[in-house]
Amino acid sequence: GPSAAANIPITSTIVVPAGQVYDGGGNTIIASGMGDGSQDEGQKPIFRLENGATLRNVKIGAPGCDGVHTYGNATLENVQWLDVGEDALTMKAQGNVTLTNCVAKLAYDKVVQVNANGNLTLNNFQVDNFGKVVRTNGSSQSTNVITINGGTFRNGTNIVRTESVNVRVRYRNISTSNVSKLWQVPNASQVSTY
Ligand code: DGU
Ligand code: CA
Ligand code: CA
Ligand code: CA
Repeated sequence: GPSAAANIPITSTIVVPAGQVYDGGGNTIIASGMGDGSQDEGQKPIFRLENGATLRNVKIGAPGCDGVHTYGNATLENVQWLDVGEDALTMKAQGNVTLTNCVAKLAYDKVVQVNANGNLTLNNFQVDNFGKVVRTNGSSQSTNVITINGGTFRNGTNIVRTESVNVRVRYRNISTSNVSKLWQVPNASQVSTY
């Protein structure tokens, strides 16, 4: 039968080339020498997803370092951040990024950091203990459609925080508890159900 899940030690970023799939088989990645999972900037990512890459069935253990970086389109399925580090996922280049059935826990501040234009879709994301689930970069006026389809968000400050007037947020079927202000956006008209 299938092997038991294991811990996989790494000392450098796992690069998933363009169009390729990394299936973690339920194993847990444990980084060393790549950052301590604190709020220090400059930690290394655990995964770098090139354009069109897919990441699935993997747990990212502590230290979470700088999580997953995406460069273009990316698909993540059943990725579990057990203890988010500086942040969990960063959109580093324009593209469409979709997370389905992912879990993120213990994010001191941000979970998904959006540093590029593009669409972010969160299907059934389960997040517990966070500052912001989605944060666009500083005062950047990036253009993003953020779609939140299902999901559970517990114990945090904002689901989306943006300073950009070019962001649209669409959501449905979400469950929240102990979230201070769901949408921290320049204008409430940027947020709608669908
Ligand atoms: O605004 O750019 O938190 O990618 C200041 C910085 C900051 C980034 C971001 C990230 O937003 O470091 O981790
Ligand atoms: Ca940061
Ligand atoms: Ca953490
Ligand atoms: Ca970061």
